[in-house]
Amino acid sequence: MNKQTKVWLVLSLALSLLALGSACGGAKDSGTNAPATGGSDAAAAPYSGATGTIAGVVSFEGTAPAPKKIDTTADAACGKANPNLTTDDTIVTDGKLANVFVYIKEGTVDAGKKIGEYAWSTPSNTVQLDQRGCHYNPHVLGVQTNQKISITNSDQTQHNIHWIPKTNPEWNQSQPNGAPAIEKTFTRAEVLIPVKCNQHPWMKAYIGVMRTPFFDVTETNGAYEIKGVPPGKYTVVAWREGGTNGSEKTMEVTVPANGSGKADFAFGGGAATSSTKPSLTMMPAPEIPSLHK
Ligand SMILES: [Cu+2]
Repeated sequence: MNKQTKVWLVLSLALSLLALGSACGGAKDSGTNAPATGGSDAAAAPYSGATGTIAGVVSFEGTAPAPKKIDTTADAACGKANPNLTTDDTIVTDGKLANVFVYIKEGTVDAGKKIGEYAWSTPSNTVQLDQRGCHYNPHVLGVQTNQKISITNSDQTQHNIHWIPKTNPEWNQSQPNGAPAIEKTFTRAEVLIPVKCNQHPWMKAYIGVMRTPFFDVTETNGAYEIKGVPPGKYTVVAWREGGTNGSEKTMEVTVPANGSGKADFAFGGGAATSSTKPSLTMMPAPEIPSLHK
């Protein structure tokens, strides 16, 4: 290693430390770097006024990969419950893509405030996440921060729910057949949190946690609808699983009062998806001692 290289190494290490320090400081109180999360809960007022919708259809271009059969010999109960268990990462029906998480990432309400600057109350209904036929059902789901998620096991075997968030706490728990439902919440917005099962490696789900109610998941017909949106201009993101962090498409949408903004998206194999950027870009972990300890 020559002298110049050494100098550069020292310089870049110093810069990394600085960046890390400011990143830690900045993120401390906001609780999130996730979409539509700006604003302070304490001071925020709820939105009141006319609303519209954002709706559209998500297509899959080109030939969809055929679902692959899953080998369930490791757990006879899974094969018995679901003899034709197949992968559920790409569900395409007549060219339309299911399980795409569509949400308002950011934007400005016509009244002038950012959408994240309003208070959005936590829904009182509980979102269900069932384990049935050794799949998670639904495969992709959305909740608001602090909204209850009820996790159930409808199978004659044991599951172990294990989610791997980046900003919320990691968690895993076994749930034998017949065990009561497990109730959980997320306190921080995070799109999207991968969920796996420690018993069955093919089981995957994704949970989008939002501070706002502005999200939906496409049905098998590819359709979604985001209701109750204040009139304004928004960045709408469609997220789909795949690869390390999934991929996303972005569109600017104008929502009129009492009207609907349309946002259709298309994903596809090969070139169509290579232009999308990962939505959950990980910073490379610097090999330096933690500043927090
Ligand atoms: Cu399982």
